[in-house]
Amino acid sequence: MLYRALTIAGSDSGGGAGIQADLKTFSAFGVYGMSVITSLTAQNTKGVYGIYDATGSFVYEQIKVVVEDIGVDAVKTGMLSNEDIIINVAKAIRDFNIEKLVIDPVMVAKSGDLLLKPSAIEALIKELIPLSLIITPNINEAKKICNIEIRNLHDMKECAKFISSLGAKCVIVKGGHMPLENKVFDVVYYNNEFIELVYPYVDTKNTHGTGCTYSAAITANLAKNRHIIKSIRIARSYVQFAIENNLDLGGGHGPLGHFLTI
Ligand code: PXL
Repeated sequence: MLYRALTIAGSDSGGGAGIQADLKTFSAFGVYGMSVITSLTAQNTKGVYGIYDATGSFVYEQIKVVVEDIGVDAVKTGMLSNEDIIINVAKAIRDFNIEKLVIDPVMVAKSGDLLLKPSAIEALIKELIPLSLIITPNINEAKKICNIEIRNLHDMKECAKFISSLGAKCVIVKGGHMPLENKVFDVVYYNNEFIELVYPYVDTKNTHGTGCTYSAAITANLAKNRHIIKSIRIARSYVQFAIENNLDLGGGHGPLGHFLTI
């Protein structure tokens, strides 16, 4: 059986994050990958040097033509950059009845550069989150969506509950930016229950594209019709592998290693 996944995200010319990480991840799971590009970034492991956005209507057109011809089994969003793009992506998700939608609410790159205009956070909350099956904020993104401080697991859980009240069916607040006793805790909230995924913290600077890879791996597994929690568990363990398998490239935050090499 051939499964199809679509990423709607930005291009990272350095190949570590965004569309490039997503397509590598889809391939690692044997899923056919398609890409709708929202924005071009001039980027390497050290930073984002330029951003060139597509128009919202051109993003819509890219989605329309692939969905109508090839079809999609699951979709993820990454860098959406601005309100016009968010509104058009939300319209396409509704128009084409896409149910398996994973939102990675990308706001800031590892280098600190902004990938979503702060004024667009409202549109993300109102337009897109209610359409999502899963949303995967890191601690900083969760803070911005919830407007609260996050200092511990309890705060992560409160925030996950709040985001679920905005309409996401499943929320994963990722703890990679806040290791506790050398462990990373991801809090999953689904069907009024919490699950904690706990992994050893890997002390490396080569983590560029981790969030993209995680959400793409979930999307690939949903495309294969795996159960939502099973998809999340497989994806989390794949991310651990890819971080440990990192490629020490460039002078900044290097990329993950998406593939087994011989
Ligand atoms: O990791 C978030 C992200 C998403 N999309 C693009 C990026 C980055 C981080 O740098 O460049 C295009």
